[in-house]
Amino acid sequence: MDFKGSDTIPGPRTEDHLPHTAETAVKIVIVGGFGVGKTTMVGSVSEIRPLTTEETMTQAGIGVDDNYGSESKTATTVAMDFGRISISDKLVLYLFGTPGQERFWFLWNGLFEGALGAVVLVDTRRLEVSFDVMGRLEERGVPFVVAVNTFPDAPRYAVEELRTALDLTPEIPIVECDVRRRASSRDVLMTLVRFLHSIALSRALT
Ligand SMILES: Nc1nc2c(ncn2[C@@H]2O[C@H](COP(=O)(O)OP(=O)(O)OP(=O)(O)O)[C@@H](O)[C@H]2O)c(=O)[nH]1
Ligand SMILES: [Mg+2]
Repeated sequence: MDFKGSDTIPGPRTEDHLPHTAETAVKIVIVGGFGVGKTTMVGSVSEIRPLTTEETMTQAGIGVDDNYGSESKTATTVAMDFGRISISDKLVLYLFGTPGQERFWFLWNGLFEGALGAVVLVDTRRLEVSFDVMGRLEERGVPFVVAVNTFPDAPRYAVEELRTALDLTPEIPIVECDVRRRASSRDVLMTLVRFLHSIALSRALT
């Protein structure tokens, strides 16, 4: 297994240290179907060198792995991605990306443990694969936002069309993003943080 990011152990890097002002660390999971861009998102936004457990996709995956829309993809996550981002001086998010392929989903239960929220990444060419993911989050009571990773040849839908197609209640935020861009991935996480904050506030008021 290729543990990218941990193959050599370099000396300490300043950005690897948690800011001394950090008060709250929150676990966030990045979920979604195969090849939707989870590893790319964790990698683009992480301020530490992300840990990824990607394996090269080989002939063995043919007929087993659904490669639709990601023909240029050569690696797939087999266990998890891990990264970290400071949202403010005080708030730090630990990001856990899940594997997209069903045969690795037995790992999910552990990955969801203690997660405060989730980002569901969606590819509009394969909306149906998101249902199972969202169902699992609902079962576990993990609040989530939906982020549409806009691949160039993917159909574009209005937010309300997507809400209907994905059967989402009105309060769940739906945003578009390009996970290759750090600012865009960060915006998605800010949307999630605001959503979690609004949930916490409304719980405090009831
Ligand atoms: N054109 C385009 N390509 C993208 C975009 N996001 C990701 N990609 C590419 O799509 C492929 C899928 O990205 P990954 O990050 O490996 O997807 P993943 O969800 O982690 O995949 P699994 O771990 O196998 O489920 C990669 O080759 C990315 O470079 C995007 O917004 N636009
Ligand atoms: Mg991945």
